Amino acid sequence: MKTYSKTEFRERLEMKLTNKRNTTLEDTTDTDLFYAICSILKDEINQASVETKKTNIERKKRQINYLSMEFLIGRLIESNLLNAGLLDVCNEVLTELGRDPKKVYSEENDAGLGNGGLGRLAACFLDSIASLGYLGNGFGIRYRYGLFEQRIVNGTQIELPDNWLQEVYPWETRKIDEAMHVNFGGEVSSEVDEHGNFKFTYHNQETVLAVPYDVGVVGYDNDVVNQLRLWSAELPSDVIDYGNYKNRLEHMQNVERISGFLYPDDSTEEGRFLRLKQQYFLVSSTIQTLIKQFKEKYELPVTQFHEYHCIQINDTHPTFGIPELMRILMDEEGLGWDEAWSIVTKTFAYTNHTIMQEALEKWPVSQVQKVNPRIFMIINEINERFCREVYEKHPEMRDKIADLAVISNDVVHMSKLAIVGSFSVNGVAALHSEIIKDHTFNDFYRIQPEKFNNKTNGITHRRWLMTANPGLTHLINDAIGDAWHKSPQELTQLMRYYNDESFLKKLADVKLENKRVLKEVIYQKTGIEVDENSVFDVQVKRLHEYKRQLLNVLHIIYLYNEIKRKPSIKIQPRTFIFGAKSAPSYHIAKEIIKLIHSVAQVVNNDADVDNRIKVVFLENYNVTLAEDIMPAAEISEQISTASMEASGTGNMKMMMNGAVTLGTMDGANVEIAELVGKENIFIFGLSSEEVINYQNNGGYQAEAIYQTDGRVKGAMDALKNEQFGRDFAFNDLYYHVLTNNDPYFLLKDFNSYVDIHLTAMATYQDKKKWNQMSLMNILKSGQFSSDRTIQQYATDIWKLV
Ligand code: GL9
Repeated sequence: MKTYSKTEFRERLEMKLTNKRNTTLEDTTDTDLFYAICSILKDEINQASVETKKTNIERKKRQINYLSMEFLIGRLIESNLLNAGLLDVCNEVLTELGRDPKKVYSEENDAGLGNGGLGRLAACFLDSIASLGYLGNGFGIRYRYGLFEQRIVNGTQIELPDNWLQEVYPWETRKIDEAMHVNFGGEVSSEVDEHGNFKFTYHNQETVLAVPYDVGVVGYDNDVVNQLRLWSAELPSDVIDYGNYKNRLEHMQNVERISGFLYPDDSTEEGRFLRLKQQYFLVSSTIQTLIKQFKEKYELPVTQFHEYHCIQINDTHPTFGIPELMRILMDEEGLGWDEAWSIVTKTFAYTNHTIMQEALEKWPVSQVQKVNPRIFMIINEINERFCREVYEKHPEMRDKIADLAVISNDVVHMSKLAIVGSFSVNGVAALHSEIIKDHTFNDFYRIQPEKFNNKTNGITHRRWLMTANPGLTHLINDAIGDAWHKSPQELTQLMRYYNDESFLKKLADVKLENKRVLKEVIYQKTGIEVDENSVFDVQVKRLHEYKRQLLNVLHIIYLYNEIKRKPSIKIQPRTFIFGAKSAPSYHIAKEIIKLIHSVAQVVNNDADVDNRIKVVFLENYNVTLAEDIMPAAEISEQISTASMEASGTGNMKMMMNGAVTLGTMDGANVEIAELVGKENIFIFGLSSEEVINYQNNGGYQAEAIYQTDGRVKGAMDALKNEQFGRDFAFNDLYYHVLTNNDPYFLLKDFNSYVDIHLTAMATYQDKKKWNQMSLMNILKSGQFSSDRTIQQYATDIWKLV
């Protein structure tokens, strides 16, 4: 891509302001500047994209297609500027013009097309695929409304529509000429043709137009631009038999609803018909496109499709891609079942992201039939053939066939369909991948062990370090140069500074400065004044019982009660920072948000506390807010019940920014602990094995702990006395934990959690030691760059190298 001197960039900016925004540098607004910069960038991106596409076709490169119902991209301006090599010059020019670059960039709406980790992972992966120069495109849905905007009113979460497309989205290009028809519903009839083959004809189907919007994905300093293709649902213009105008308008609105909004559930499935339609909409439009492009551009027979294409499905949400590719290969391309199946099972690879039973998708047969009856027929056939094969080839598993079956009790089990139809099944952290093999999908592992593998998650260090934390980035560059930009494992070079007091001091200064920035954000958003010299203890992630925000709050209540008991007690001043959205219908999660606010209200305003503890809840946690929080974190709370958090990725973001993890041996925490060493992490609580053992034996005696342990009882009782609100406000939470025998092991892990906090705060008193711990976390974090993850996917699964 073109490099610009400051003068050139400024001239270009002036030109864009005049030509595109009808204004000048003298009286431009931040909005105008933002769009003018985007326009400069987009020229570069389009140019490089054309080149990338050309070389890909010439070289017939093997392509990875990442299918995901979620892409949590956040803002793109800084990331695109950085990757295009224009961030520094743009910052300098804006500053010279007397503008604040941050303010200009904040004109961009945060694209929240995802719920949490799973969607953000997809976005990080695209960045790494392009940055490593692989040919790989993302396919998702252009939701008209992304994840809801969270407002807190009197401690209660209110959901507002996220109108992210209100202004022009500068990064997308509508490609109406590449629109696809997706067919829903109707009936299927079959006849036998002259060669004795079945021919299927579809009747009365509803046709929806899938219109692609392409967003360029810019590789870092390598002139590669891949695409994220987001599909939007529209009424095809040739549908004319809808009677009167009013009916037609209604029909149009119904169709557009398919890409209307993102379902706001996290690790639970709503099981709504519209969601199922969304899933089929994504896979049908995508796979039709891939086949069409393959035939047109490569001029090869479809029987070679899998040699040039791999399809990674991000959780089970795009699993209908498997029967959809079967349908196209058989009904449209005329292949027989076995030939089609052999191609399909060399094309698909499935990533599992959770073992939570309620999150493993199950759809009633009747609904799948309604979405597309032909797709259901194919799933049925896949199931019958699979069960027969198990019966014949694995006699030892005959009594397990009911458990293995893709369809049982009139329900389609999406994870089973995904496993049967894929050549690779991976978990997202070492521990999680073992749990999948040993427990969740053990029956499948026993018959097809070769499919199972691990790919530990990662995060793009470009967004989460280089653009989010410029202070730290400069410090690192000055110390070890910039080789780590392209080879993040080079961060280990920082080991040279482990005993360098002056470097450690600078590291602490960077952290302090980032804490000041966050302090200001907190003040602007909440009016709460926090002390930048207190420890910033952060838990930001979706609100879920298994993530145990409640354990965090119970600990704060415990600390508060300790202070009340003895106001002169010596404690390290701390700011507990929360950010979390709850699924709108998740009652208990919403109660926990309320509790955090009530506790904050009491603790923050109690004279006895004397500002030693502050509790802050930042509303509307999203990617943009995370970019202010991660660099300022000192303690990274990763306290899920062991075995339940498949990986976590916030843990990696905070580690990379020098926070020390305080957490359980769960998900990727296990690998963080291994890398940094037990002395550079604070581990507490039950192991995953212990948790699973308890679960298999009916749980533990929660009531007994509550009755006998004073610390536990004290914290729990605060929920049902009037300490944090009148009218026994948190009765629900109290009884929920005790009457369900504490399924998330809050009380069981409580003491260990209290103690580890004491250890952490004692350690914090030794500044040098703490800074060394922080440095150790940063310098080992290259392992968690998504570049490493993608390198592994590319080599082991996608075979791009
Ligand atoms: C998740 C897991 O819960 C996380 O532990 C994991 O890090 C990510 C990415 O692999 O996937 N699975 C899942 O359904 N979600 C995850 O975050 N939920 C959301 O994305 C909301």
